[in-house]
Amino acid sequence: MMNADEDRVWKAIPPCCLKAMGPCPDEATRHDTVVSGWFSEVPFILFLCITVADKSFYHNPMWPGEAHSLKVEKILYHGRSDYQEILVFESYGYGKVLALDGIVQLTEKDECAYQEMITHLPLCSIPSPKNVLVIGGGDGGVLREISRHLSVEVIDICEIDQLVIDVCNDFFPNLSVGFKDPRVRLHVGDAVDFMRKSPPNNYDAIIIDSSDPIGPAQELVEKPFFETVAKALRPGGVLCNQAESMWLHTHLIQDMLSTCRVIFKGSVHFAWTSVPTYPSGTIGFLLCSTEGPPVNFLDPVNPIETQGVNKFRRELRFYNSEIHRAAFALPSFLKKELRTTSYNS
Ligand code: JA2
Repeated sequence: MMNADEDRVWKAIPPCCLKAMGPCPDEATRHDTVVSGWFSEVPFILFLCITVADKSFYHNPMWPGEAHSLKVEKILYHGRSDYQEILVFESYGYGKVLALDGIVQLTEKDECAYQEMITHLPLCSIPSPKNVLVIGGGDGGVLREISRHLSVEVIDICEIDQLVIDVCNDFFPNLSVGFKDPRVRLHVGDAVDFMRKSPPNNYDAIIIDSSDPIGPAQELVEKPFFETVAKALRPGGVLCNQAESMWLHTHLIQDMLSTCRVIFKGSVHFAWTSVPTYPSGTIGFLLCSTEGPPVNFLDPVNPIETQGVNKFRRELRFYNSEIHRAAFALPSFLKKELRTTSYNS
């Protein structure tokens, strides 16, 4: 029997989503987010909560009114960790896909754009990075990219969810290969705790490769967290943070920029790239440096082309020095909106 609240929720669910919850005849593609063989980015638990509060939000509150879909060939894994729901499926056009809480985190076809950009934008902007920290990144893709940098001596990674690491190890060997680098030190735990305990002036670069700021990654876009990050960086050290979509999250970007402008006394910039399977097909990055030797993110002083060839590393598929410079060119609408929050460099 349903109580009155549950009854209201069920009545508020549009028919297309009721269909998603119904029995699916094909065992291989059965999942709440898969309707008639298509995965849509609609995290179901969030969807229920939001439906009760406001019936106009039928999809993810991070991108209301839209839901990108991928054709599912076969569901390969479905499980729940203490933190999130984990789904891996084979898609029609993008290879294997990892979704957490119903949101696409990576696909085999376009992961190169995200992993290469979030890593090489910061690491190519400073000379000889040695100590690097990754927050999140349990898939291993950012580690794989950092390992191209021969100057690097230590790669710490703090990932909260051991199951993400294990599932990626089983299904995405081309990403989790990053964990095999002997310079990697894995810390499974909460990044907020990890940063609080981190010694000051320790890292040349910190890369925050997190999921969206709803759920386990919420605190990672808040001021106290950025303060601990700035403290853990050496003077003139750099942060690169996943910063969502300029088309969908201008306010979040404005907030992150103004927070970081207060905390990071060097430079603060927004850059972006194309990742077709993320909402709106683009993803942003926030690049910040601490006070100290000045960092000009717009012009790579440590170009990837000088990193030395290693036949055991796969070729770069996306990043190069031209695309590095281009990533900081902003559309006029964004320049204008960011200018109103004193972002002007
Ligand atoms: N997703 C991850 C991750 C590291 C570990 C597990 C999942 C991302 N980094 C980036 C996700 C971007 C999402 C855009 N909507």
